[in-house]
Amino acid sequence: MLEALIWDVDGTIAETERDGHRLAFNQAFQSLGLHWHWDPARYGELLHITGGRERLVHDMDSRADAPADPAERVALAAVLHRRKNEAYADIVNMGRIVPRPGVLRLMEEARAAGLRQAIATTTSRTNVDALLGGWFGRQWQERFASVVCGEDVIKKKPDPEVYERALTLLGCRPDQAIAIEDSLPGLTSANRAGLAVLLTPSVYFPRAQVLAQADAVSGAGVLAVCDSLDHPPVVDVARLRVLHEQAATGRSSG
Ligand code: XBP
Ligand code: MG
Repeated sequence: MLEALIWDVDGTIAETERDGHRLAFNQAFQSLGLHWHWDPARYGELLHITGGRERLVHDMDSRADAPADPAERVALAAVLHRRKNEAYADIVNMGRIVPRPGVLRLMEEARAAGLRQAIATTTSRTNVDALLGGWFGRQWQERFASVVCGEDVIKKKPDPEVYERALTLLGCRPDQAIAIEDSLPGLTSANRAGLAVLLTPSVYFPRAQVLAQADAVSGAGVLAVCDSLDHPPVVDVARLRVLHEQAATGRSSG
């Protein structure tokens, strides 16, 4: 029986990387007088490093004008990351980040159908709070049985920890839930936690690329791939139940 949906945030529920985080990182660089700029192509490469602070430190490895001392790099990344999250919240509060098609509909349908829902994300809690608070109001957390963010885990995606934690808090086995993801690190994380994934690739993660690499990394575990949840055939609870049932049958006969 399908009992729960576990939602990723960045890229899955909105194009937050395109419309928010990249712009906010660049604002943070500017605010410190750094002549650093992440264009979309570079940001696409950097998204394979999950976690904004980790991404900043990684990028400094290839910059001649970054501090030489590793401790100073970490300190600079912390300052930049704080400023980035403030800039991100401003962008969100201006209403510039809208839900991807079908996200609010499926959340409502799942709620009406009695499915429990959780969040499993690598992003900071403040970012989730800004985004979902803007869409649903201050009490947004009541819609989710558990919310696991970047600060709650030791290892970020593609490590399975964030999904394992969400499952524990939900009190669910992996075969009782579906994860909804947009990216290769997210898909890998969910699959490693034993979860089947509905993949809805975001702009930075073209479907062919994700699927080609997913096969190598984690094998099966993709229930379906859709351009958006509203793209025909629409992803609704009835379809998710069918996909989940088919995966269960496949598991028991395989
Ligand atoms: C996305 C991430 C995050 C965001 C930026 O995670 O990897 O690092 O890019 O957010 P997910 P922070 O797809 O799991 O939501 O700067 O707060 O890390
Ligand atoms: Mg994502």
